[in-house]
Amino acid sequence: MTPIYEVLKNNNTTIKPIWIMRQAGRYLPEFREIRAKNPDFIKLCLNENLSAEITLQPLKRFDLDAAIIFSDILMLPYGLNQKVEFKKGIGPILGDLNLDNILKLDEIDFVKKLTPVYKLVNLIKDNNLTKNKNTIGFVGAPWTLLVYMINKKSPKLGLKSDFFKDEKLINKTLKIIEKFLKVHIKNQVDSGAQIIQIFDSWAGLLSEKDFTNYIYEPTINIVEYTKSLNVPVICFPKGIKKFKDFCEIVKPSAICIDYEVDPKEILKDIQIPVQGGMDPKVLLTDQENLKKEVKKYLNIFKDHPYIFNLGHGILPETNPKMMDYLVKMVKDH
Ligand code: 1CP
Repeated sequence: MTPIYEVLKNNNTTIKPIWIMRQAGRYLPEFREIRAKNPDFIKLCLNENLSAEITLQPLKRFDLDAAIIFSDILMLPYGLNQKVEFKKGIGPILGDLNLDNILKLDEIDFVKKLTPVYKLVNLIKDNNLTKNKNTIGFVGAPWTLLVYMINKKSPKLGLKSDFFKDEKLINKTLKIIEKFLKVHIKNQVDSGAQIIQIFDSWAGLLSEKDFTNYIYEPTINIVEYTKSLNVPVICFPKGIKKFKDFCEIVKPSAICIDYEVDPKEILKDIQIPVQGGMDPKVLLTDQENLKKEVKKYLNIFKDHPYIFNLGHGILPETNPKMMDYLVKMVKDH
């Protein structure tokens, strides 16, 4: 069994596998080279050969235990015919959400539009570089996708003031997201994804009174569906404080924690396997400090099923040498 499956399925505490969020990305010069020649990000994601090459770039350099497919959570609104563009220095910009058109969309057309993503999964699963490693597929959580689809841009400066104005639109959109997330997950799994991670990057924007409607209920449905396919599902509800409640209610196979979470509190509260936590900024410091921080996480979780990862994506300014040092240190532990 692969090291990550040992942790997720057997609760193995003796091995500490490692993969890194955004392990394929801008901190690697070989990624930047491909990216410079492909200014249209969506088109790049829909080129399965280039996306496969990018997915495998970090595995050629580092002894990671998983490949996460090179794609984006915003491929879902793209598949629903909402315009999605990535503007340099700004981030994603989405077009108007036309609910009437989306309601008419059938599954076959959605799958057709995203077929290159599924071909990519297949290429990764069958590549020699992923032997005895896992291929991870992913989706955005319903709430985070709703945020992008209604806000139409990154909410990093806050949600638009009238975001919650049209309750009917919000509820209908959530239902559509849920339906097509299942289709997207099923197709990734059928193409060879062995684990699904659900990114809820903007969970922290909500107050706790809204968790039931926007986080728990829609996420439970996606988690149960993924488990019914016999595939472990890792949830990353970034920015929430109540991880114990989240795990008890949503019941993912593992929980990924962000860098603001106290790992000792998590250890006290949570029985399921844990992933991640270390602040990506640590990789911008020096080897001594990195060593200290890595040891902290490995020590805290020494008797707990744990997958090493960061508390958010690796930063573009990271020196690949620090990543190399990190992976070797976790492997030698
Ligand atoms: O060159 C570039 O500018 C592209 C940067 C980039 C990359 C490398 C984007 C644009 N997406 C990706 C790939 C990506 N996105 C992966 C690849 C697999 C990996 O190696 O991990 C994954 C898992 C994602 C998921 C994703 N996309 C999330 C969830 C994780 C997170 O970072 O919180 C989110 C929020 C997005 C939206 C998105 N896509 C890209 C950007 C810059 C953003 C964030 C914009 C914002 O701040 O709102």
